[in-house]
Amino acid sequence: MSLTQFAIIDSTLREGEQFASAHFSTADKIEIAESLDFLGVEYIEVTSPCASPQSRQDCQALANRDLSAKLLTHIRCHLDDAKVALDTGVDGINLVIGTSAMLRQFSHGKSIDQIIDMAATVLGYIREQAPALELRFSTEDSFRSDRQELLKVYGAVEQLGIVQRFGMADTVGISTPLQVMEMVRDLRRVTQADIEFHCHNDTGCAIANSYVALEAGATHIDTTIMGIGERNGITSLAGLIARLYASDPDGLRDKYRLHQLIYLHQLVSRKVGVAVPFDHCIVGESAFRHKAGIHTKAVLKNPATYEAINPQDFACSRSIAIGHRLTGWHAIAHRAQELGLNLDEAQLRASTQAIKALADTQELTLEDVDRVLLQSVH
Ligand code: HCA
Ligand code: CU
Repeated sequence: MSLTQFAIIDSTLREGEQFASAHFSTADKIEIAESLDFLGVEYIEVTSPCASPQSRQDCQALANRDLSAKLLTHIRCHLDDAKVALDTGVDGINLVIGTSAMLRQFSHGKSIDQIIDMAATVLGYIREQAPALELRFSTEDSFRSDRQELLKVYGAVEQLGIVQRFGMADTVGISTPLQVMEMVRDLRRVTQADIEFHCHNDTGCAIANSYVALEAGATHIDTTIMGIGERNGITSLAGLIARLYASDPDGLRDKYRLHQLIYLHQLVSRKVGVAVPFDHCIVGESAFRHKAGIHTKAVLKNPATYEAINPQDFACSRSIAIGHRLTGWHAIAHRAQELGLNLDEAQLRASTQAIKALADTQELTLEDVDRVLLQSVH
């Protein structure tokens, strides 16, 4: 289990740049990287310097900044890409090549043996040029690759003895938690190196799959802010943090500046012009909203009754909706107290019934609720 010894590789500046409405300027990238760094993610992955001249300059600019997080760049398995990446001054290179039959046929056209040869050439070259650089080898579309062929590729790279980390990618978001568990265990039998997992969210399993990957022995998880990336993206940073926090709040409070999460989401949401989804873990506007009387009664006594996550740890606040037909008299009593009204139980119960009846006919604001309460005093 790596649940206490994992590292987050935030890829908002690589996978996230592949999101439809992401167009980050140099200043944007620096602001996002520094903000991620302040949160405390262990790694920041940026777009390949070969993507465009600006990408190259930005990669260098970020490498020159004094970040605590390690800076990684992401390249194809090409010697030319490797040469450019080596010149940028990054701390590590994340190299990837497709291994599924589909990608071999329609993307790069190479056989498994050719993939192994190319990987040996490119990885060998990088290691020769930069003995201290952190090097990762990953396969694209790992979950639709033939398992024996895939393990043959990983095994051959393991034999080279020059990468610190292997990656596996669910490029189309097709895997289930059990399949991820099996795949991590298969890879663990081939290598003792670190294992990184990258999961797309096409079927909504990205957070669960990433957590299972850690349970099965993976060490590094790729995330982006709001999960942005190709199509509907990958494991979201807040989602992974929520999942990990639910199991080990102290560990997460120690490892990251959790108060930064909300700011980071506002920042990226602004930059990509997309609102943070209402149901996003921790940072979505509904994350700490309580409504039904049964819930609010208990939450008012002890919030942990209906909250697995303490909003205060994330500088978020809870809210209790009381102006609706599902409301309860405990919540109404709490509001009366806030207003400084001294009502007995009978009055409170009567007010609650009046509020419910009114809510059946119209949507209520807090002022409407207050009006009913104030009237019941007279
Ligand atoms: C992509 C590549 C990738 C790479 C993941 C990795 C994927 O298709 O854009 O480097 O492990 O999802 O396969 O993001
Ligand atoms: Cu991806």
